[in-house]
Amino acid sequence: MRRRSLLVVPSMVALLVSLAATTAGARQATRTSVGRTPVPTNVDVSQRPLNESEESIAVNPTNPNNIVIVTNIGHTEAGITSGMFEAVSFDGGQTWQTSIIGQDPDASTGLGDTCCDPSLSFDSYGNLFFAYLYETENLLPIALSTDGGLTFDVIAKIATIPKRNDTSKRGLFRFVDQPTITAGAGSVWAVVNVGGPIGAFGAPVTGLGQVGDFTGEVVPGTNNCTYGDVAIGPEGQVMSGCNLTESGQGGGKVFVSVDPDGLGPAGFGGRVLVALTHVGGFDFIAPQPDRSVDAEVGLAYDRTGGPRTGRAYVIYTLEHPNESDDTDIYERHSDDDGATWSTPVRVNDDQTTNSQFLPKLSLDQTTGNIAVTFYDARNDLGTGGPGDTDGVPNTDAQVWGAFSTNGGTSFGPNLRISAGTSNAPDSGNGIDYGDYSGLSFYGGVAHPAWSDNSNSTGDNPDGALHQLDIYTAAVPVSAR
Ligand SMILES: [Ca+2]
Ligand SMILES: [Ca+2]
Ligand SMILES: [Ca+2]
Ligand SMILES: [Ca+2]
Repeated sequence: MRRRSLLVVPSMVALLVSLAATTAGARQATRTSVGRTPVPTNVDVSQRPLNESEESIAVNPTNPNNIVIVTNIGHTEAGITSGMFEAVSFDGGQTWQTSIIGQDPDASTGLGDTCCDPSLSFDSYGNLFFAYLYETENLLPIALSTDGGLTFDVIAKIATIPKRNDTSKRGLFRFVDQPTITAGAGSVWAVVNVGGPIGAFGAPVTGLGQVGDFTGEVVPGTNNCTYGDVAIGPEGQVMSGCNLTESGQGGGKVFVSVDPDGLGPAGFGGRVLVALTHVGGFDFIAPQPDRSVDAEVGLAYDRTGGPRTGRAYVIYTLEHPNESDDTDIYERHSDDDGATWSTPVRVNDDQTTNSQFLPKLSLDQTTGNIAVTFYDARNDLGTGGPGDTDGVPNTDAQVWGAFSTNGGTSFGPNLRISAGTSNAPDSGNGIDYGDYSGLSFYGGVAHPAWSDNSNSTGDNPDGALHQLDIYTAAVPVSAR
């Protein structure tokens, strides 16, 4: 959320809502039929007045019924100065224990004065890593939960990074933005923009609660390259990706860099250009008109041990032509640790010139299949009907997704995931749906998390086309 100076629409009423351990009942969404594939049951996770947006979700591989979501809440409109919303499920996402975490002072969680930008990742030991930003301190906190997200301990507060030209000296973060954390292959890595370049920080992991010290590197060639992602390969190699955003609306280049031995002595190598996107750092499109979007590069590595082990995947948003608002989602893959990439594969299969945006990629480490989800304005032709709330084309969004079961060579038919249609400006959120959405794909089921003000489930306390709630669904790969 810190992506740039934030315009927050003040609320008429400063409202504090106690949400301690309430259980959000699973409401049954209307099962609407789109083509042959029914829309999956949607669940309103937050059911909270005011806006929740910019969410992260993770599924626990040691208990796939354990799912955790953390999202931003609107501080100004809520009359509070810090905190985020957390939801924990132990029944596969049907019911959720919800709370506000990280309110300062907050002795109950110890997370500090949390601002925003949550990123979650479970590893195969059941460790849940949580990276986020503080309201006031210019550093990167990393928290760990060993009980499925019920409680956290802050295990690192990273504020400095070795200087590239003299690694005996350390530089302070100048400005920290949009961390992403991932875990696997006996390690955990976080990337974050530290005020110019991307910093990458890794630590060894040997078991539940067994995490070593973090060490850091500057990723070379990443000045002004941000809103990144990070993936860990089967040998512990680490791929960092980012969007070079020299301008707001034009430009846009996706780069990746690889550290071939991860926590070993080698550093990140030179950057590789993956794609020109025409999507700048603040590219305004009709369905996300207040916040704008970036290309939202996403990365994944196959660590399954199967035939495509070591394959890396990248997704990004392409606007074509530039400033047309016709954005599409593309995927490429690499079998040489990012040195070369396949030809691009378009993920969205609509025939419109409308916007698809804020894509998220997740690889199911039990199969090697990949899922991609995104906001999608394809059904908003400005002619009314269920995809159009305002008679204006390309202003309203649903959530759609697709699976690839052949290593990213092609994607199956796109699936509509959100039962309803949302309109970002109607939320008054200032950052529209946020800067990203959530997705975790494990055991054959994709679990997206998104910001939604359709009230398709009937239990958003703000009603339809007002403030956003966080929605989720369970989408089996068999639905494709
Ligand atoms: Ca553009
Ligand atoms: Ca499009
Ligand atoms: Ca519309
Ligand atoms: Ca809400």
